[in-house]
Amino acid sequence: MQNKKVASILHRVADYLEMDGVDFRTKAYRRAAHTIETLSVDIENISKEGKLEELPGIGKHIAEKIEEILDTGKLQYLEDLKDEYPLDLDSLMSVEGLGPKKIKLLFNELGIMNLDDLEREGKHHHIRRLKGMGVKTETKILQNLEFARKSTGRELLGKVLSLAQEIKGRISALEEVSQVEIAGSIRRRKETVGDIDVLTVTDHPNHVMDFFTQMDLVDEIIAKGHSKSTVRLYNGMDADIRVFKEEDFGSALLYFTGSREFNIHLRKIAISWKMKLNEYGVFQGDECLASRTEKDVFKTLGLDYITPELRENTGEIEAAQEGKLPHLVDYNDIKGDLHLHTNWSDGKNSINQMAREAKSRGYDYLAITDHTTLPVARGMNDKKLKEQMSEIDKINSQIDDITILKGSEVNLDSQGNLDISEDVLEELDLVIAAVHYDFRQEPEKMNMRISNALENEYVNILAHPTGRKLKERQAYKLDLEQLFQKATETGTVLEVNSSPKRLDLKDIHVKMAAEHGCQLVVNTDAHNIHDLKNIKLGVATARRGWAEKKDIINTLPLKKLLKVLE
Ligand code: DGT
Ligand code: CA
Ligand code: CA
Repeated sequence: MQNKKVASILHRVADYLEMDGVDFRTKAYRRAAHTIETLSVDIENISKEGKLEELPGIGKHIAEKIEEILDTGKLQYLEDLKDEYPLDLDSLMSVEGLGPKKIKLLFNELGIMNLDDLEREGKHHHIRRLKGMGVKTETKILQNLEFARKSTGRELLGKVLSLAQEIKGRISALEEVSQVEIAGSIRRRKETVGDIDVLTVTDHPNHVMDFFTQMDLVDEIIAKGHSKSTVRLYNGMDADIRVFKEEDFGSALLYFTGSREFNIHLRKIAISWKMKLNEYGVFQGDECLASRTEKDVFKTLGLDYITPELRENTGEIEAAQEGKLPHLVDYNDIKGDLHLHTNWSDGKNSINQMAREAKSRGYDYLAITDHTTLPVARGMNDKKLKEQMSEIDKINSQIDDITILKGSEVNLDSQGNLDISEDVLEELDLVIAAVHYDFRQEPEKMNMRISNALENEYVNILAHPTGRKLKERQAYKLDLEQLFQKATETGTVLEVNSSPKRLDLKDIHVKMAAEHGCQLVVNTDAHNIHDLKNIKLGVATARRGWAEKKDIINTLPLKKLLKVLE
């Protein structure tokens, strides 16, 4: 399936077009890209049937472009745009506050093509002189650049996971392949990913290498050998493939899943027992004691099986030695999603559509929590919320086997007051509090603001508690110890937001919060029906933070959940 690749090329065209300002063309490319990335069928099949133009937002012009991508693997129009603006758009766009328009200005006026140029011109104070920039903007750009640097070269797990699974699927469909797994940081479900690591077992390595390096997802072959090959994919990400023998697959999988620190600790344990551990097995002298499965290797080293999400050497090895590993929340323990947006605010789908999607996932409940008066998100006021509550009553009476709860994601002003009146809050099943503006307060102020919200008797959940956005924005300055303390005192539930860019609380904060005794909820913050599947990213984050089922309120059946929300 090339849907993701086609969508990413169309998005990139839109980025370039946006340099000259947003117009109908930019919007058309964005819309087409969006249609394709959320399509559940293969775009290639639709193209073969000549039905591209039947898709929403795809006209004759863009249909031709899509056919060209499917035929040739690239788009000449995009190549021409790249020639016109020979700059590293990816890294420049990753700096918060820099969009296509500013990037064009910086390129035209100062010749800035990449982050190094940007830093140099910023430090020489050349940026502040440009029209619409100023000292404040220049300072902010320099600060955000630092942050963007750290995250370049890594991609969001939520963006890479399905691509990795696609590659795994294609390889496992080959007759000569008996095993294939994705290893590395993706298997550990780390929030960002450096590259894709594929491990296989096959008797015909050369066939598999040919197949791997010739996939239509590949832009460039970096290295091709008999036991290992590396390619660069269309999105700039590298993928490795390695071939092993059936009897070594367990130790290879263990080794290439990492993390590095985890591996080092395991090797030390092996050495302390006068053994040797590498990707081919655990050895005593020349004798191989275990290598076929990961379980065998763990057992030989005196350890309980450690799930990949925990393999970061943060105490899990000691726990496995003592038989004290946590009973992690499972991916199918989640009984409902408690943070969802609809077309009543800035979501794409109706309440009914969201409810049916949740039902098809097997959930017992969901909560509709549209934004309040936040200007950018077409928010709700008291009156609209009341209307929505009646609408939910109506839909609840028409749908079986799932319950729609009435909620709201209420904004906190800079003091932590809510922007909905108490008698309306009273009627809701749950209230989520969230910071959506004034991010840059001093820590004392921010803590006070959030404390006020947690102390509010109507607030059940604090959404995305630290406000970070991966590759985009740092967390608020906030004393987390104080926050976790206050959350336990007030019984406010802290969210693990599953949105690929947020994953907030993040893994280590989940662990801290749970150690403080905080209650957690894993939500998607979905803005359309497709976002509901992001729940697996939130559960992965909770698991990486050692969270158990008992720590997470939306693993509870409805009746018990309502008790918690009382
Ligand atoms: P990434 O790709 O940066 O997101 O992170 P990983 O963990 O996937 O790292 P990667 O792709 O460089 O290597 C995959 C795994 O292979 C890594 O987690 C541990 C193992 N590994 C690779 N090289 C070494 C090494 O030199 N020493 C040890 N102990 N392990 C290694
Ligand atoms: Ca990797
Ligand atoms: Ca690698």
